[in-house]
Amino acid sequence: MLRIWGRLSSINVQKVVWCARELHLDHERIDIGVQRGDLDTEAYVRLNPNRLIPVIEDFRGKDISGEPFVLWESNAIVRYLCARYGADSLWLEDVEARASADRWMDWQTTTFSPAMVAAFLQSVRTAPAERDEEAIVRSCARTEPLAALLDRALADRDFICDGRFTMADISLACAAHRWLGMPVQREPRPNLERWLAAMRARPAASGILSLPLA
Ligand SMILES: N[C@@H](CCC(=O)N[C@@H](CS)C(=O)NCC(=O)O)C(=O)O
Repeated sequence: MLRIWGRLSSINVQKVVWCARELHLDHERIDIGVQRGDLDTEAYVRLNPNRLIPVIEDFRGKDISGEPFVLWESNAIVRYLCARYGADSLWLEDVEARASADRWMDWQTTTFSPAMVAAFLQSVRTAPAERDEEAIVRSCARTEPLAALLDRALADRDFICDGRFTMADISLACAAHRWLGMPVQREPRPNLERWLAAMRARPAASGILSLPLA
């Protein structure tokens, strides 16, 4: 059994839950987040000293002391689940294919998501009267070229790499769902939108990539 800690409105929790569903893993999710002070308890800080979500406890995996395996960092969790449970499905044995997927996952977490975070926080999480409209404009200006890059990369394909659904599609689609769902002005990105619609149609993504941003 796999326990996933975190509220489902977090894109990083979304990645992990979607991946667990793609792999048909028996799992439960504990609905916690910073707002209720859940992440500051001693028990939670033991699981993730960063006081962030998601974290997994894998009761089938064991650490060196024989305890359930605990892991934080969403993309590391997705990679772990694919490596441990996706040998015949999501895991990429081919080194080049895996490096390509890793590259897109790293790009999502270090480049694409950081560019859009200010626009997200201001347009979704800040009351209209308190919004910093300039911060939204600056953040969108940083994100547009990245969305254009992703749109070009998806122009001639149904998946981002290896000609099939991979862990990179999971990380990228959760970020793209956020970008394309924000109430901000955006350039049209037909390839990105077509690909995201296909990701949303996957049974394992149901109830995740349809969630309103919060
Ligand atoms: N790099 C980390 C980032 C984790 C992170 O920033 N999580 C946010 C949610 S997306 C969080 O825990 N925020 C506290 C909260 O809003 O409840 C990962 O990918 O797991």
